Amino acid sequence: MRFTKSKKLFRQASALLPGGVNSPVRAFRAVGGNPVFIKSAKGSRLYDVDGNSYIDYVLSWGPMVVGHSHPKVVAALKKAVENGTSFGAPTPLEITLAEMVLSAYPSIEKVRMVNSGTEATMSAIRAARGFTGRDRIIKFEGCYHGHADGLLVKAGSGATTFGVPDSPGVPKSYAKNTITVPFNDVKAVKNVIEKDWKSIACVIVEPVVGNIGCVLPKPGFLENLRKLTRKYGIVLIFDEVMTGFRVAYGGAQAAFGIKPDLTCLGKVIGGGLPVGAYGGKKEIMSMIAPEGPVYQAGTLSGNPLAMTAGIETLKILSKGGAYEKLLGRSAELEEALKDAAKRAGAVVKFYRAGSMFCTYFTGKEVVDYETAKLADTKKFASFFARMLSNGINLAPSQFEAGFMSLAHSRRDIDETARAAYDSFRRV
Ligand code: KE4
Repeated sequence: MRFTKSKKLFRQASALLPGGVNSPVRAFRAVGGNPVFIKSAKGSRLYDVDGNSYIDYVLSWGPMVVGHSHPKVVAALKKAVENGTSFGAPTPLEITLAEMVLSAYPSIEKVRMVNSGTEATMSAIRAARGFTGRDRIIKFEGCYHGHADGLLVKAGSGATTFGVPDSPGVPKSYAKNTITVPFNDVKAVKNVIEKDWKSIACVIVEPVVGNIGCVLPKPGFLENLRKLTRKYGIVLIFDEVMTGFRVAYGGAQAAFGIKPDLTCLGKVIGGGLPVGAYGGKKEIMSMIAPEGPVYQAGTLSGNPLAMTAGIETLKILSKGGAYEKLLGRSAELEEALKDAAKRAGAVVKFYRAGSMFCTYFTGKEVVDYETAKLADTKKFASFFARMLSNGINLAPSQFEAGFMSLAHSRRDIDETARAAYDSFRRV
């Protein structure tokens, strides 16, 4: 494969953008080399500026669950564009998407649309603070909830990949209100809550941690979070920006049977356009302006194009059989990758929740941030590079989840398995 044009573009971009990118995880710093510049995408495939094509397991970091440039999404967007791209006034589309979200997430009684996952979590926390009159929050090590101040404490995603889990620029006075505990450690949460509940507004959690790969909750962990928070009047926030409409149509809360007080969504509900949403119990959501005093706003919130892409994506996903197909294909991929690793003699641990997954280069079970960090990032880097040159696009970090879409075919999986066998052997 040749990357001549990508290399040239990256040199140009690096003079103009910090690190040559508009989001750190896109740079290949953790795996070496230059990021590939993309020209177009269709179905399960990405096409770069040098004419190479890849089977894509990044899917724009999650949103493209029906595949890239799905004909129905594209057609609806074309029509929507003709009507105008933003009005700063309500549209019927916001009602349609809100209805779809509410019917898929029974815990959500009212929802507010925003423009990113970061806005969703930041605003949900503000709502929880406004509702309880308390300031402190509990988050879990390695969970990433966007880049708001106070959430960049022991954060996952790029913050872990690049070794800045506690970001400079976050005032100590903000960070001191964030208490971090290990994921899957009920005792640690219990200790903090029993001691300090009077000052704790909320517990925010990625129910499956996709920002240090794919870490599953141990049986009883989420149930215990629910029990403890209910007992002490603490708001339980599920950050389902990644897991929403991905682990199951109803997200991790449906898969694990837990009802959080607030839920954050993003990615899939925008069908590839900028979006986020937060919602939950009526009594908390009615705190939000203009119904209540907690202020939160947005020039482009509920944007008609984002609503359109989200509605069309959810329509496709909610059709009979779509999830069975998506989860069936994801299970096939799991089998194929595990088999390739075994045949190649690679020591890895593979985890999957619905249509998100991660292959860790370690022999130990991964249950939290500390155990995820034991994975061999050098081995991952060489696996990543070989996969890329075999035409498979993975996230350029050991600490990110991979994603499947409805567009991935049996042939794609076979091709991925062949590439994986070769790449595991190289490692
Ligand atoms: P955005 O602000 O990037 O839309 O969403 C923030 C966010 C919040 N919560 C969870 C659970 C998330 O996974 C994210 C964003 N995820 C990363 C990928 N791990 C987005 C990719 C990027 O930062 O470029």
